[in-house]
Amino acid sequence: HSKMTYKTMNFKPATHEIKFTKLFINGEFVDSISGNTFETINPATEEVLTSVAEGRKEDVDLAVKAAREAFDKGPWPRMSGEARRKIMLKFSDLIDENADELASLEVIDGGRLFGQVRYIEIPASVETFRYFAGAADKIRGATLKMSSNIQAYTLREPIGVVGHIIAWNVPTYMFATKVAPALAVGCTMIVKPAEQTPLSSLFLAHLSKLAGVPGGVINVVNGFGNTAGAAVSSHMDIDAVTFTGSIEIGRSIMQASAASNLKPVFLELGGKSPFIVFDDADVDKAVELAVVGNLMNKGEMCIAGSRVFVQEGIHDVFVKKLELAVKGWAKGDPFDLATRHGPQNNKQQYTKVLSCIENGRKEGATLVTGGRPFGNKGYYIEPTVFTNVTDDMSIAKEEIFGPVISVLQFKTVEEVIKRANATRYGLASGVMTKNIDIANTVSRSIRAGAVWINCYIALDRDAPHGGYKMSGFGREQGPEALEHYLQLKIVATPIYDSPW
Ligand code: TXE
Repeated sequence: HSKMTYKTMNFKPATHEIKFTKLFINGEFVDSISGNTFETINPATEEVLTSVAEGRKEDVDLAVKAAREAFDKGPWPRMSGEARRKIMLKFSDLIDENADELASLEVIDGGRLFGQVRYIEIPASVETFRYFAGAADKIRGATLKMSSNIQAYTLREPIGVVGHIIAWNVPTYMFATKVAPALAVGCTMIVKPAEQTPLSSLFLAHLSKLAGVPGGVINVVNGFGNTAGAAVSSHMDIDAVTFTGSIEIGRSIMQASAASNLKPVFLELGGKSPFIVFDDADVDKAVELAVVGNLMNKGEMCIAGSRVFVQEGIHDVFVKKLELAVKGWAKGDPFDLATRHGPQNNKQQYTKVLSCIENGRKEGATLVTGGRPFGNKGYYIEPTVFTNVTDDMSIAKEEIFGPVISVLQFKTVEEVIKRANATRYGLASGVMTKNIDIANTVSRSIRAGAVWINCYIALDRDAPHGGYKMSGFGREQGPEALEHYLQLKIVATPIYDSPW
């Protein structure tokens, strides 16, 4: 459905007005205590878009105070599930109604494609809010008949004040997957957007206020990781932290929790997912999915199928078709719906991807296409394909997070399972085959949070998403996501005269 809309709509926003650049604390947009600001850059032009307020520890303290007050005394955790649902549905509608403006912000702040954000990511985010709005009045426990004439019941209570530290690759969707379930159960929260992409979170905070989310329930503190982010993860009065980002920072967030109040931490740390193409697969479909699974969002996707394992019988024809498809991946104006490729999100990322490509070359992989920056301005890198990639090469081991496809050849099912699992990551995987037995064997054998058979990136609001191994732990989306934001209490009482 979204694909149809994507092709038939032709919207071109006239202006990209940036309305919100401060911190959002206790329902108001405020300057940072220090008065400091930092610049956010348009990665397509390398021009400064605007300056936003820079929050630090003292601003996080203020936001936590507001969130604590809203949790301990405010209406949000105390109101009925229906009342929370109603406000969340209003919030969902407002995101939907303001999708053009929100998508425009993502384009200029994150180097995103308008069509992708407007017609895929925002509808998915709206549906995520609606899904969890529907959960708000369905939180309940169990009744237990304990031995020795004691009956008991469990209570599910909101965990309290939550800190969400988010990344820059899909900021609106990340805001939705983290904020919606926490809101549904009655938590209050501090969102720390990535310093590269603060604008969408601020706009969403504004919409939450219009929807009637009370002050202090959602706070947004822009700022850098080692100041604002670290203040969230080490805060003594934040009850849980969720994080999406790198393994290195995920580790430091756990350490901060361990060194402070032992708050539970939920981490989504990216991947190096295998996309496995067997000889009997529909080769055109496999090529299409390998391209989308690696080049969509300029490859800045935690679930990128960045190790493309192709069985020997189909390998050469696959590579030929892949080369053609990648060469046809359209570059151009990010607001043009025909465009498929945009700039990398930020300079650090641009430099990292180019150095990964350089390493691939040095280590002896064959560069089939791409491999260079392009354009006079902006962080643009050509969509790139390497073949003859071996398991020991850095491009087969490290998450590149850019438009780079690595093709590895294999012979047998057993071999590819072993090689696919030889990674510290375990986020997603894809299997292309018409053979149900192979599909079943591979699905059970892959150590990853998702296996997509004859499809890829099958994300959904009802499908729990998360990692095995060093891709992290915890699940976003689905009823499982609610668990992170709920406490479990057992209440027991004796029964003296029960007939049963
Ligand atoms: O991530 P960071 P970076 C991977 C991807 C990418 C690499 C580096 O491979 O190339 O990570 O990206 C906040 N305490 N992913 O450096 O630093 C930071 O402000 C608390 C995968 O941009 O992990 C931002 O909000 N917070 C990925 C967030 O952490 C801290 C998405 C992510 O930044 C902090 C992004 C600290 N000490 C990158 N330091 C995915 N899983 O999808 C930084 N932050």
